[in-house]
Amino acid sequence: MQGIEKYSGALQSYLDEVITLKEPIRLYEPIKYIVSLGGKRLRPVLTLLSCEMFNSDYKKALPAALALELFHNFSLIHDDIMDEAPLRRGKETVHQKWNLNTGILSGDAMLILAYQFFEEYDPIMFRELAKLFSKTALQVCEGQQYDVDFETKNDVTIPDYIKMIDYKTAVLLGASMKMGAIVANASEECKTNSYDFGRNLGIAFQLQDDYLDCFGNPETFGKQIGGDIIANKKTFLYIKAIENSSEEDKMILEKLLSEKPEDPTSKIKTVLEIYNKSGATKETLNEISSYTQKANIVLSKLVISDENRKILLSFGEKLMKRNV
Ligand code: GRG
Repeated sequence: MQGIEKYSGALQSYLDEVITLKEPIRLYEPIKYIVSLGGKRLRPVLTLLSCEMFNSDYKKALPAALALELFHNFSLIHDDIMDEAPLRRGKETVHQKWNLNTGILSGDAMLILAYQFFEEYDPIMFRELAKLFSKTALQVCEGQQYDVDFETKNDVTIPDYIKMIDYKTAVLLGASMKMGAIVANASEECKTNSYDFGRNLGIAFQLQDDYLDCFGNPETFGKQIGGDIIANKKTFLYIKAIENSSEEDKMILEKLLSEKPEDPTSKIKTVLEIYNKSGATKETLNEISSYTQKANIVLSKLVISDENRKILLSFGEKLMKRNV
């Protein structure tokens, strides 16, 4: 087995072949635009990798892999609308480049297109994939709603937060792994373990995303640094900082995360100082390691070759060292 580059290459060729510009242009152009901005292609690569790991031709998993990438990109367009975000992958967001209605409608079309790709499989496999996809998509919706609710809730706990990121982000990574196993006709045990591997990695990945949102390199991260603070998001960093801080810092933090100043520069600076001072930054990094470890424990249970296990292990490690 070669490195993971062959999967992103194969996905790109498939994507170029099937996602084409057609009338009405204003519906399909934004779809082409967002998928052409690239991104890490994490979910489809996991699907193709998982399919090959369970001894099947990874090309069979291309429609499922693309369905997941389209779904992910659809959710990014709608998430950016909800967050009023100006940037995605270092470029203008769809609603910013076109307008709100274009973002809504092109996003909706992407969700339908995603479902259509499952029609490439026989009825039994179609049912299993579509069932997993619908369950996962609904959980993503629920995770997004919890995230929105947390903005105005003052008693969000760490378990509440982990549940939110599990639904909003991790279940899709779990489903990406499991879809590869389904297409490969792997055993039920392999399907479950591959799902759990992706899900634990997904929690670590979202915690890392929150960390990078605060401390990432603006040149490589591709999103506005401090975006979560501007949006008053109760992230792991925030909840830990509230738990650990003096009464005075706690009050400052609570006040800052209830305001939306026109210029957020000083708000971001003060919040980051409290995150560091309270030890919340360090605890977030520890939690990222802990979920990566959990993923690796599940990985050790997967019935795959040692060579494939190493590929998945290094995939997880690279993901946790990322700066994008
Ligand atoms: C599910 C019907 C339905 C609606 C969607 C808007 C919404 C409801 C959910 C938002 C889900 C969301 C955007 C979660 C964030 C997940 C996340 C970590 C995104 C960043 O992923 P990367 O880093 O992005 O893999 P790239 O750009 O590399 O693809």
